[in-house]
Amino acid sequence: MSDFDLVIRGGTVVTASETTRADIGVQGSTIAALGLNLGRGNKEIDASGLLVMPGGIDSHVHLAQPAFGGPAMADGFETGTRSAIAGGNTTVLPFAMQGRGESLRQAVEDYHKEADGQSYCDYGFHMIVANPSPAALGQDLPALVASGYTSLKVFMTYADLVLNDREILEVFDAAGECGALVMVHCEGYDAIRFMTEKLEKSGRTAPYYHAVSRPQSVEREAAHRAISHAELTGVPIMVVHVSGREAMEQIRWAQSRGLKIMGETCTQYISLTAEDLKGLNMDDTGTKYVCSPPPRDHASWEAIWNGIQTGVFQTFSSDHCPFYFEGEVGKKNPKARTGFQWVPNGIPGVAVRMPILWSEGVAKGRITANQFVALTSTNHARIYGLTTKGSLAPGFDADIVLWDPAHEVTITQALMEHGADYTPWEGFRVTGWPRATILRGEVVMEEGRILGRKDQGKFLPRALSPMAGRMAGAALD
Ligand code: DUC
Ligand code: ZN
Ligand code: ZN
Repeated sequence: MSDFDLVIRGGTVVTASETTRADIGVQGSTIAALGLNLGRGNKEIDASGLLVMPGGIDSHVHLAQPAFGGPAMADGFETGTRSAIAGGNTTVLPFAMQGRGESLRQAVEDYHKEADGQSYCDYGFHMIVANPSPAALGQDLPALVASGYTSLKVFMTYADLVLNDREILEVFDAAGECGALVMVHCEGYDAIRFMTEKLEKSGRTAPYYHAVSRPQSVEREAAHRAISHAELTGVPIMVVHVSGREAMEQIRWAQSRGLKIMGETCTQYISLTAEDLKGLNMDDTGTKYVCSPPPRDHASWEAIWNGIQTGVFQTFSSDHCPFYFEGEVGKKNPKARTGFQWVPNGIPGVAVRMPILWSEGVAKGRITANQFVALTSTNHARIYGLTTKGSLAPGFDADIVLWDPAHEVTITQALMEHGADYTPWEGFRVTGWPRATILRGEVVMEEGRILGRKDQGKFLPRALSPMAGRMAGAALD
């Protein structure tokens, strides 16, 4: 008789805090034991030469979402989560987006219909609050938070999503009351509109001018405003998708003053630049890189690394937000050809997040393997209330990635498994790649082959974030 259902033998176990030689014994869907020379398993995996790490948790992806003011997304749950497990992830947190005329509860119910039976990996929902009515904030929000939707995002830009300062303050306050964690998209709407109209009038409509229309000052100003509102209401926030030094320094400044302000950065801000938006010669291929905030420059990469190394950023996400390139609804659709403001904002990247952070970070000596685990898994679990995820210890879900730190890969569209018809990282070379992804004890990806089923992923109601609630010393105390 076997001692375990599964034993992963002979690997090096890497967590956010330790690196040890150990086997892992799995019983059912849970880690049962770690140690050398564990007893036999019904199934055994030889992990010699590999790193055994917690499965990736990508806490910022967009799937099956009505577009950011443009055409439909290229990924629903089926293709988006296939791509996630291809890249070593076992959990994703996408967004149930409230339309302006919609109730928050309806948005969440509708989003479940998109996800049910369609997910290759586990998932929870953040909410996007676009209509902060008294009913949304006073009734729906507390009830939804109590049911496990414990985080929400607000936008400081986009005509269909932007909240004014008063509304942002009301959302923060309501989140403080019920313990929701608030994520903030920090770019100032009026400044972007002003710049966009000026650029349009002078004929500067090519994709590259998307980056010119929303420079770092626009992100910095919004980050400062969001931090000030967080301070006023005493409500912690996560500043998401930080692109460069300016916003990063606002977060660092807030943290140095003892405010509970967290930061997230993403793959594109250490690997793409605004020059990519120029395409071959200000042509349509530049639209492949249009996302917001836009990628910046090499100096910004260095600033982002500094923020990662010094702990300003707790999470590293993909902000996977996929659109097609070709076709009537693609990034170069007929309307988008008339100006950058009509190009849908977002790029697909859930499959490349872990390889690029490993390659640029660990393989190049900028961060340790333990920091990598914290940035790609453990911190996401802790901050977003995923209490059984993000670590390798008895009692945790057996969500595991078997990582080959030396495997060299050239990224291609064929490896991505996503719905989009391109990857912005085509031809990008990485060192470090997932050999297998294991979801609650079952191998769902092996050597690039998808072995899991699209009904295998479970919805995860989440606990309250230990980071949420009220900060001490709020102005209204
Ligand atoms: N914000 C996101 O979080 N994702 C894509 C586009 C955007 O503006
Ligand atoms: Zn955003
Ligand atoms: Zn996003």
